[in-house]
Amino acid sequence: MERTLIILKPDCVSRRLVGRIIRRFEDKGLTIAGMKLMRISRELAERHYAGHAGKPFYAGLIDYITSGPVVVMVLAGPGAIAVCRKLMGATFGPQAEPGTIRGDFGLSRTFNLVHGSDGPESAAAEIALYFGPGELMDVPMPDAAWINRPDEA
Ligand code: 3AN
Repeated sequence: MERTLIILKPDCVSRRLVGRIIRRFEDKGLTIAGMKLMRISRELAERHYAGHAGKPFYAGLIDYITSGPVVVMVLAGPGAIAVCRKLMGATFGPQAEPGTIRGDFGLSRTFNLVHGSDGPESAAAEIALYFGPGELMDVPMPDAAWINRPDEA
């Protein structure tokens, strides 16, 4: 089953939105394969956002993601990477469609509540940054047969 890394960023935790936002992912049918509350160090943030180094918003992005506790999760499900990106909505609150997480909960271009991996390679790399193999589980869900028919394309 496809896995993706999701981070509920410091604004999400500080605004007490963790439960409501995890609910969006669970309601869709995604399964939590790993989850922890942690404070991201500057070193880890710099590794995570290495692709943005040198951009004008980079320093602010590192300050923001390290500014307080975050909830880091691995979510699993068919097409989990793209499904989570759809649930999250466009990068910036003002542009994000209503019905999406960023569209419903934020107006900021900086504090955008949630991170989700943008492809299979970044998902694998990001999951390895935050979780050891022993920290992830394939959780058998009792409703699995209703969420994803194995013979579906
Ligand atoms: P997304 O999170 O939607 O994949 P990316 O990968 O383009 O967006 O950017 C990663 C993060 O960098 C965004 N979540 C956002 O927090 C921040 N970011 C990107 N572009 C800007 C910008 N122009 N100004 C401020 N922050 C930005």
